Amino acid sequence: MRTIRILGVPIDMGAGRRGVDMGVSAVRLAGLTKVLTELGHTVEDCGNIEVPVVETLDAERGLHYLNSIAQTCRNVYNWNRGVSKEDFAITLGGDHSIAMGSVAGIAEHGRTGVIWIDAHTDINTPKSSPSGNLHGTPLAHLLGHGDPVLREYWGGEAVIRPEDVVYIGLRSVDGGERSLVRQLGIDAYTMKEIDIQGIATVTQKTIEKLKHLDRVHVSFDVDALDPTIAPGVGTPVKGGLNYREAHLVMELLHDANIVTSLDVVEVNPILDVQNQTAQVAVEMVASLLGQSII
Ligand SMILES: [Mn+2]
Repeated sequence: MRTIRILGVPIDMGAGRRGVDMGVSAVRLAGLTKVLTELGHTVEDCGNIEVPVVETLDAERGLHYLNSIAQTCRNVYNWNRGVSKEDFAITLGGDHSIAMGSVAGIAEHGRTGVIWIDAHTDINTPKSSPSGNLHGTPLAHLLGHGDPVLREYWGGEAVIRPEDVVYIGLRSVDGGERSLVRQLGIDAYTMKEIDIQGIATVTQKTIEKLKHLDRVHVSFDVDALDPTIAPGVGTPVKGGLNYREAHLVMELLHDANIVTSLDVVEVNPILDVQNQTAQVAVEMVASLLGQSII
């Protein structure tokens, strides 16, 4: 049993559609703390960090809120860095830009592997991004690319290595991203690979690749799930992980006992149906942290 610390980051400036800031509340209302406490963990909800209100940021609109996102990620970084190495940090989004803060903070504790469970590669730079939305850029920045402003709070160098990153669930990749993923040689389990190999094999290969590292962080974008089970996301892409595939990833990661921290991002209550997306997100977190069928 572990001590789990939860931080909410109600931010949607990095996304193209509004509303994922409310995902923080939706996941709490779906019973995150209760479920984890019932599994025997000690849970401390540390509340939310303050995020600027978009409507007050007219001057930053053309810059895709770069400075406010950098400031928010700096706070997320400091919080994650401050969580004791023995404890399990959960950063709740909010849009996926917050992973720049969470992963960089965790990486201060040692060499960190990242399992990026997502429909998208999120490895655009602000220049390569077709939309300019910064939630599509966190991995580029964590790997030392992109805009220095988004990296300056941790010193600017890459905080993770390409060989320590594994993607699971990909099915929407921009041209610039495809080039960078190939150039860096990142392991990418697309939905095609998952269909061919099976999710159990893919997860076991991921575990084998990362288990020697000091830390393993799961960055779970709920849009990795198929929209039929998770309709409340800003950028749904059909053909995603089904309910059992997603559970099995989390169950096998739990059994391997390698995961040390987590993001849960991109739940959009405005687009959801009776909070089912937040509920399925909580179920996945429960599986990662020890919920088992028997
Ligand atoms: Mn994402």
